[in-house]
Amino acid sequence: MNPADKKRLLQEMLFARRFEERCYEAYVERKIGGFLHLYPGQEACTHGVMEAARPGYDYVITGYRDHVHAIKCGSDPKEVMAELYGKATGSCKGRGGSMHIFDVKHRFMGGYALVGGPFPLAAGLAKGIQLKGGDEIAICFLGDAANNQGTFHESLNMASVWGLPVLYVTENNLYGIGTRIDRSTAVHDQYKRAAAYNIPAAQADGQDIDAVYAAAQIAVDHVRSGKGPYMLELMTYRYRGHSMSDHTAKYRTKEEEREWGKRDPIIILKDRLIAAGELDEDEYSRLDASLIESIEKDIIAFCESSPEPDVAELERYVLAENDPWVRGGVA
Ligand SMILES: Cc1ncc(C[n+]2csc(CCOP(=O)(O)OP(=O)(O)O)c2C)c(N)n1
Ligand SMILES: [Mg+2]
Repeated sequence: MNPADKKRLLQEMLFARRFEERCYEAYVERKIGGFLHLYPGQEACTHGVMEAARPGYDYVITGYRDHVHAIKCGSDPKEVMAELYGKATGSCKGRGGSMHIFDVKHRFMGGYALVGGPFPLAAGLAKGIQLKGGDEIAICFLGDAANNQGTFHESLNMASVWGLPVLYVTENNLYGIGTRIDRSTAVHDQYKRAAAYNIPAAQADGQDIDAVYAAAQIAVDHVRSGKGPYMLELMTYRYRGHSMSDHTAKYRTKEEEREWGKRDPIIILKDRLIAAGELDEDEYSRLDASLIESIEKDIIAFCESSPEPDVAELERYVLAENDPWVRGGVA
């Protein structure tokens, strides 16, 4: 990665952080309802992996902590935020909400609430690629606790047997809601579980974008070159509670939070760029201020002025057969 790419990544990750913090505020203001799972702390995982892949070309699928993944694939942040607002201009026209962002145009295949649900869907996407003969890959981002679902084992087994072009990325933030990994999971290093299915795997520091990018390059090259699936485990930490209903995160010690706070992926990259003479504190502060302002002016203003979904169209887009377009243009 050259310095210009690193600066762009810093900007993207800082934008992701400010975007998520603004979601938090909008939720507190009751502009956003339902479930909301935020991503601060884990930004280098998505950005490092997708930097090694091809956003908008490779198929990406994930769980409910999905806004930043969609944006990195190319989704318009205005449409992502509008979806959280439940507005007609949202990615799913206000039908999905935070956990169900979907943007087929950018090959972002969702956004799923069911823990472990995307594992087999990713294998299916990869099977489709294999049948069509393209060089796209499918990338499935999920949490550490999701790996305890049966779907993890079923999907990795079939992906291995069929040699599917799928990369399974575990964002290991050490917790599944309030349960620490050592209380729920026999094998703490998740990448070791891939050996049971004869899938090569690696573990990397998910707070360091350079480390994620280096590991992801090997992983993506492996999958794209037709060698079959790969699993990448990224060690990371979420800086907020599991969701908006988890304010206090009492299951973690303040000391642990402080230690991981010192390894903020954005600050690590910022400091590295400053040390290399590519950035200074003033430029960083200006960038930060401009991102906060643009979120307010471009994104929040768009959401506020967007219409609510039309009640008369309540059932439209929910099931494919209800959509006249799917029925062949019959209104
Ligand atoms: C099938 C299913 N079981 C249980 C839940 C409740 N649930 C929501 S999130 C979660 C923990 C998942 O943790 P992890 O996979 O580590 O992801 P993280 O939230 O840490 O990103 C659970 C058990 C669910 N959504 N779906
Ligand atoms: Mg987790």
